[in-house]
Amino acid sequence: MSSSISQSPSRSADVPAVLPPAAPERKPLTKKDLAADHPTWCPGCGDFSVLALYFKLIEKRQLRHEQITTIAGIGCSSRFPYFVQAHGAHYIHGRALPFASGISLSRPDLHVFVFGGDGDAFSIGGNHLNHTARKNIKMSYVIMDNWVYGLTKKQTSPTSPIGFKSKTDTWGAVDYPINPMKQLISAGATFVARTTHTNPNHVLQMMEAAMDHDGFSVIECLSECVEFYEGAFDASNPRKGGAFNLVPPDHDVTSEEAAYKLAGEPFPGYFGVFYNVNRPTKNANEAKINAAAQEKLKGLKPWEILKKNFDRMK
Ligand SMILES: Cc1ncc(C[n+]2csc(CCOP(=O)(O)OP(=O)(O)O)c2C)c(N)n1
Ligand code: SF4
Ligand SMILES: [Mg+2]
Repeated sequence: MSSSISQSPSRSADVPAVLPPAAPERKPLTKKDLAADHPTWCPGCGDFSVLALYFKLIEKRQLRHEQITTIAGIGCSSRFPYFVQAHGAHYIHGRALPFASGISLSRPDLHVFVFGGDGDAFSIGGNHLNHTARKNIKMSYVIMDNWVYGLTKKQTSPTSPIGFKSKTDTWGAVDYPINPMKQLISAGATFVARTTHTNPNHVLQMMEAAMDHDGFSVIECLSECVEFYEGAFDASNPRKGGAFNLVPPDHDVTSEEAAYKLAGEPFPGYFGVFYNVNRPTKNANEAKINAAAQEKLKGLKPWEILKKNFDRMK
């Protein structure tokens, strides 16, 4: 599996290759420092394992509070930042990405992590997802896909399969579900991976690879809703008689066509990095424009810059 990660392209020259060093007097965080409120998820919910692995990632990579932020929209999965003792925000339903984009563009010293559900990502937030992907704004986004709206107690989500009986489709869902991998690839995301909460090592591996990607990195993490869609992912869980197939080692992660083909495999499909390419980030592009503008206006006072702008508009 690691072969598809090792094919990662190198970072663009304008962005720091690693996070800026943390203040030396601050110790790396431990799980104990990071665990906030007791998670209010149902016992057995897949979201617990994603949270535990986020703590592990922070611990393993020796990240400090001043280097990271944790953002989410609304949903069971989006309660995530409540349970992390760190800077972050539980924002508006479907609007986590624009909020996170603002942070990413204005604070290049932070690594921005976003967590949320399939409804938050592909329904109400679908438009933002497409635009954040094409703009290649630097952040890591984990979509905790449970094929249902959990928080609002079982409505059909854009990833629910045809025939799924819910409060909005009492006779079974009739609408063709979206394919998260295909949608993310075609939207322009530069890192697209797939994992499942039942394989903790793999989740951590994907989170690390996403974090190291210079651009918009997205992971679809299957995360079972034991309350409203029990057994949804059994076919991907070897402990339940299913199959966990890794992305084949000869898969070319830089080929959109190959990634798309992999995404078309029927469930349970493949797990690992589907697509990983290097394209300038909006962060780098804007930083260049800002630097050029600052150079041009060097020595001017703020009011003089304002006046110049107003004069130009006359
Ligand atoms: C603007 C707005 N519309 C609708 C809702 C109601 N609502 C809250 S969470 C949610 C769906 C969440 O589903 P998902 O993102 O899949 O998260 P899950 O609970 O399954 O983890 C909806 C429709 C809301 N809070 N705000
Ligand atoms: S309703 Fe489903 S998604 Fe929400 S906490 Fe319970 S098991 Fe998890
Ligand atoms: Mg959901």
